[in-house]
Amino acid sequence: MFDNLSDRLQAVINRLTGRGRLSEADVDAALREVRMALLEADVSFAVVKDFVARVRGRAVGEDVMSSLTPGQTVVKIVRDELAALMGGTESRLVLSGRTPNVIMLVGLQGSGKTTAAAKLANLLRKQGRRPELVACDVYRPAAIEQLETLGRELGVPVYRGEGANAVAIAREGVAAARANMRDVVIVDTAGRLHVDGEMMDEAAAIRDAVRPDQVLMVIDAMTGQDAVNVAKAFAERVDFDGVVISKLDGDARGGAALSVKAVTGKPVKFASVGEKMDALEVFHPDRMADRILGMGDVLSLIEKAQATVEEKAAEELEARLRAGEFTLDDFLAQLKQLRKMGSLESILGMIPGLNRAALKDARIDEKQFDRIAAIIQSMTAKERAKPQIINGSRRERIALGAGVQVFDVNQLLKQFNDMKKMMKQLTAMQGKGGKRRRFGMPGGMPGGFGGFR
Ligand SMILES: Nc1nc2c(ncn2[C@@H]2O[C@H](COP(=O)(O)OP(=O)(O)O)[C@@H](O)[C@H]2O)c(=O)[nH]1
Ligand SMILES: [Mg+2]
Repeated sequence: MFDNLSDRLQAVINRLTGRGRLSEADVDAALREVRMALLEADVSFAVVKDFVARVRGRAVGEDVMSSLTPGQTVVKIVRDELAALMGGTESRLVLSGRTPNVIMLVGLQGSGKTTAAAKLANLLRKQGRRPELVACDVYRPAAIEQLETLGRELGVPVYRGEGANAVAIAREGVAAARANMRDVVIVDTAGRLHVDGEMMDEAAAIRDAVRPDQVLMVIDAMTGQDAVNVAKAFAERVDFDGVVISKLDGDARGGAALSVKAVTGKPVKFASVGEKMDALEVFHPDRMADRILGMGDVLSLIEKAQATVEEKAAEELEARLRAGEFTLDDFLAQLKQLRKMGSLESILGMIPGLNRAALKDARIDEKQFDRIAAIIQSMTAKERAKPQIINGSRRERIALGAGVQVFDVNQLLKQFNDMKKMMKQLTAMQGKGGKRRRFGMPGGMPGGFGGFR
């Protein structure tokens, strides 16, 4: 996610925090790089200009030069302003007390509406709601089938009307939901390849017919500023309440996510980060800023883990971590869990203090998963529980059993120790109290936020 932008901003951060004193020229040079990084990420020129001016203004106002940690102070300002740019705090779905609630999705063809509709149904259902999907993309039969397939997969009913009147189908869909005791209706609409008047008129007509609690515009993160311009056109013509930004898992440069709020005034409410049905996240601007700056996103990681791991197992693990009793068995279980959660890389990206450069070195490919599993499974129960007893001859035996080199066994044990160390630091910091989210960087990492509270 936003690899290039992250790399560049993190390079700026490392330079800033790597020195004790900063001159005004240093700050200016850093801001020039921030500006370039944002422009290259396809953030609109006006937004970038405004952003840099704000950061500069605060850097001067807060008297960065005379602060004890000038680099960190500038980094904190950049971080706060990045979060503010994306809306500051999360913007929730606002649903009224009526039944059923109605949510309508609009956007260009291919932006990810149908997928997002199904994912949203899935998310709401996990929150105890009884969603129904309504297929209003009457122009492409395949689109209706797509929604039906997703609905079947999730066990969420899909209303498909007869005929080609999207407005009528939407209205009937809501009536059907009421009759079937569904309490939230998600209306999937048709898009076109480009902004056109007819599409927006239809969206407006559906909106007027079903009076949604929320209209969400889906925009494709991969299309950068173009997506933001489309959103602007929709905001003027159809109006909407918030944005679902899709395909953030790809190599999107970040421009759309960073500028859409500033340009349209509409907050991003959800981020879609994959094709799987659970790949829809509530969008947290502050966490996203942390993620972009390589400060990790522990809270999202924990939430993701909690959604996957059973609560009890997670609690047990946490207790073991705190007690420093993390074993290779736990390590293996964690790896399996991680694999279930999604790509390892996206998970690693959320761990604070793992900067991207380190991430590249530490990148574990999926095949390596199997190798790691094989190695651990070749160990005796005692060895798994107490890896420190694994001496040279044990290493040879394990390597033989797993069909790998001794080198691989050594590497795994080192990884395990590193992970154990990192987890210890994390849990220690968590234990210190203060805000849950404000972890510092693990020891020795530049750019730590530990001093800001
Ligand atoms: N990688 C990825 N693909 C997505 C995401 N959301 C949608 N897609 C894919 O994008 C394509 C278009 O999505 P669809 O929901 O049909 O778009 P619609 O035309 O707006 O309804 C499909 O192939 C989806 O699987 C996402 O968050 N990540
Ligand atoms: Mg569709």
